[in-house]
Amino acid sequence: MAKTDKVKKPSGGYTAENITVLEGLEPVRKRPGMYIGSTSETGLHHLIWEIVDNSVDEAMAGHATKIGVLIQKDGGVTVADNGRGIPVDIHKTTKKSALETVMTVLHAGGKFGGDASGYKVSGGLHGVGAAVTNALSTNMTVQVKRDGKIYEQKYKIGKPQGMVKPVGKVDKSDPEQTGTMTTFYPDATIFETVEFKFKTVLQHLRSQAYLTKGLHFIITDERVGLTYQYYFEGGILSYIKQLNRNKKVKNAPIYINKSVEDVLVEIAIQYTDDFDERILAYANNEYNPEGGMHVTGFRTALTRTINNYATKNGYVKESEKLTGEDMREGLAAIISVKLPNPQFEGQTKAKLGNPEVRTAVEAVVNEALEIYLEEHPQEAGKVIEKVILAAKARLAARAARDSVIRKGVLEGLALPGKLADCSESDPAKCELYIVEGDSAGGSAKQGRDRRFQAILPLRGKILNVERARLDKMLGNQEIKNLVIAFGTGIGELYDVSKLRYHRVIIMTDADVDGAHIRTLLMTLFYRYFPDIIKGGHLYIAQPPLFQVKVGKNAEYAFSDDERDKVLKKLVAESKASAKARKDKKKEAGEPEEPEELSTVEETTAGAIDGVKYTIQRYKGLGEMNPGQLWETTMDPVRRVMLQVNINDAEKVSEIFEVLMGDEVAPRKRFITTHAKTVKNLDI
Ligand code: 0RA
Repeated sequence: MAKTDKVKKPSGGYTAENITVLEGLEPVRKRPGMYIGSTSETGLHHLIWEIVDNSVDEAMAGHATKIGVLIQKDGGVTVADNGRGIPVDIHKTTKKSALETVMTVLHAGGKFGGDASGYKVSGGLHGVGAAVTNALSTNMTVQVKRDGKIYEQKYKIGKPQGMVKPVGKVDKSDPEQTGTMTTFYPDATIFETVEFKFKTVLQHLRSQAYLTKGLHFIITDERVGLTYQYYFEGGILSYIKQLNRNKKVKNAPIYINKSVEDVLVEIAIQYTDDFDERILAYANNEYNPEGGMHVTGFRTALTRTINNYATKNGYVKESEKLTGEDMREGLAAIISVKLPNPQFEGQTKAKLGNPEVRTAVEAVVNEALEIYLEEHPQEAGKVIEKVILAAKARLAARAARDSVIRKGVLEGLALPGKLADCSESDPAKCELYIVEGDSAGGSAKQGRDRRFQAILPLRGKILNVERARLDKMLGNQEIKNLVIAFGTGIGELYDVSKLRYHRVIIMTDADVDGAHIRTLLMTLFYRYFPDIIKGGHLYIAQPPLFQVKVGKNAEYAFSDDERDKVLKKLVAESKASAKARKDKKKEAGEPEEPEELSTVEETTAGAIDGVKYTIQRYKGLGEMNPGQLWETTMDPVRRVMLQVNINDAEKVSEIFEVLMGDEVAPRKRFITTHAKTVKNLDI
């Protein structure tokens, strides 16, 4: 009988340890969300992260150099490392091996020190542990190579199916004489899906590789026959170089690595000539999208140290201190801290709350950055100049904006002349179509339902907002028109609750220019009106690409594929009805009608089985008459629209950078190779 089953002792009572084990894993199956966040695809992948974390801990302890992850064809996942191997001998008092303890007892997040097994099982810094993966797997097998032997234990939904036992010898020729290998099969009764995504695994493990320098990851997806390897000698130094690869950088990255008591602080800093700030913060290799104490400590120290240096070296006067805002312009930083008991706060538990981390990071950055600036006066000068430029621009922008605001340009008093507004005033019912070009704008104005649809035509290309400051942007008439139409204001006065239309719809041509304008507009929304996207207010219209006509019947198609299908369907219908007509006419003794080819321009004409057809390709919105535009693209009952959502801020800003950044070469490459996909960019 399995060791952890409820075995009655001769005396009649349960053994204390057995009860803890059983009670230990039951709650995981009852409320999996409490342990892995959810039972969605994200939760499913946590099963891998929990196992990998243990191997990463072994690597951080200096005992493992390689971690292999294999996604199997049969739905299982194997994680192997070349660490010391989890101890397998039976402990005198607990009567259990460390292996069984690791696999069947929940480990409190990041606990240092020994546990019941007497081993320092989780010397590491990670979360709840392998037992969670075990509890949520139908089957799991762990093999340990130690002392020349291979040991094994198997489990079903977390319950050991026997003791740890030797199953063979380690081959003398095996380059890895020790290590741990775990294979598990996720329980399909727990998860919404049990299909692992290779891309998700790669992305996660790539950042783990950056955060643990010198560690090799070898990741294979047997289902597609692909293997990736990640290994970054420079750790987060490599990471920041990668992050800034398409940027003009101001300095060689500054690297800080030091611990204060239990808290290990590792930071890489590099300025670029960008306008925005990018700080990626991690605690125990876990990404903290909402930042936390480490970020706060970092910012305080950065502002203080740069200010001190700038004043001391005569860059600025005591009275004109630089602000934190100035420091952040163009700043890219990766902050990685490692600590015994991480506490997470905030709605998504994505914010690090430990106050001691703030003190530690602040102290480390104060000291290391001061030394760096003193020792690298040239680089320091470049960074300071950048910060001073930001300060000047801030003052100039404020003055310009104040004057714009004073003039009441954005007060919504005067709606732009080009805006054809709707008559309805309840924002929840109103739609704003932003239309490329005056001619399409004209069609849209005529074709719309003026009760609730407003039209704003944009002339030519709008400004590239990625590269322009707020003051310059507001000098651009097209953007000013947009902002006034929205009614939300911008910058400090921005208030999304004042949005005048709850559906804002971008309607551009289905060509590369249209894609470019759409991307520019989306950048504008992303940078200055993110709440419009987050509130689900931003849409992209989907005008048809073709009209297929057979006889008097016409239908629209939105892709090449659909065009071919529609054509087939219409031809078949025409044949059927022609036959019916013929039969009827024969009865009546009437002569057959000849069919006529339609004479629309920009068309391809042809015949299939004697049935004539025409296909009109719409090169731009302007080619559709108002009625067509209404029935295909604007009529709420018939139209198809893409709702834009902010999915993955890092990925998006990367795409925007490639598209909008200063470096010409990568942008060109992206547009020529991805012109089609850019069209469906999901931000
Ligand atoms: C505690 C002690 C020892 C090894 C490990 C933990 C260990 C745990 C995991 C989890 C995944 N891979 C791992 N590799 C090692 C070894 C103590 C010793 O040999 O003296």
